[in-house]
Amino acid sequence: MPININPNRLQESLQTKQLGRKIFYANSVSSTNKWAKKLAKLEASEGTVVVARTQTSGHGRLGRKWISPAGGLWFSVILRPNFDVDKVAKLVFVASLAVAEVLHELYGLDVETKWPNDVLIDGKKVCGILAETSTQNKKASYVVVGIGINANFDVKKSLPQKLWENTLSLETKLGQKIRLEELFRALLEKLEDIYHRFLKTDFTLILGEWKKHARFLGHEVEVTSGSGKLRGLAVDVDDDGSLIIKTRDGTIKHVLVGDISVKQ
Ligand code: BT5
Repeated sequence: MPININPNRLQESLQTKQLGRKIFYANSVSSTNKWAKKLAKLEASEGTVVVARTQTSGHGRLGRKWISPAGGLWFSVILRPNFDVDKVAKLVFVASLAVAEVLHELYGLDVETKWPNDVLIDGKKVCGILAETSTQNKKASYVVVGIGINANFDVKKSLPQKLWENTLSLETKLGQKIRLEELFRALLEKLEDIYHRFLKTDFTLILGEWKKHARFLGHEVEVTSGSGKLRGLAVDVDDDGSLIIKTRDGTIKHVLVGDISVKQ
């Protein structure tokens, strides 16, 4: 089974207008997001994609490490949406919805979205998303959306032990390797589709679809953010992407940046 990506072969069958019309592939890079930001500064066009077999210093939010062994799908897409910078966070929902739908459609998996940027299977993280931007006069001059999917590797062989409990790979879940190129193609097509809908329609509709996968809603959660920890009921996600929490004393709080863990 072809488990590697051949960008030329991929482009022959790719059904997109922009996403992936230019693909840069590398065996190993520090971070596809870092590479994509460099290309964006050099005026790379919207839809340019970079993908790597491994990343030596893949990163998540707040400079956290993203471990990226061979067998994973590590890629970044350059977008030029020409909107205000406060809308950038919404692209994370666009991307995680695309990942959730594709994993369900291709492999029949029961997929969950978790605020703000995770995709889970069996409550474990299978994908992380990172949107980074550069601003000019409050406008995003480009956005790099990085997507990392634990695909063809065994979690216990390829990731550090501290991640085993909360992490899953498609290989571990399905008991076999998947066709990486097929997954990549489906993701680019789905991402373009939802991104174009996002530009044309109301974000509420897309967020509504995302929420259908968001099993943490209606549950007690602990939120960790820059201002400390907060516990309460995850009531909703607002149209600006912030999490709405109702604390025990009934106060409603909006959290824009943070991490959640679901409490039973
Ligand atoms: C994320 O950050 O989840 C965003 C990850 C984005 C990775 C992609 S890969 C392509 C592109 N290039 C990059 O350099 N980045 C993007 P965050 O929510 O901050 O979560 C980071 C945390 O996830 C870490 O602190 C670990 O606990 C955990 N983690 C690290 N590697 C992981 C992996 N492979 N699978 C699951 N969890 C992981």
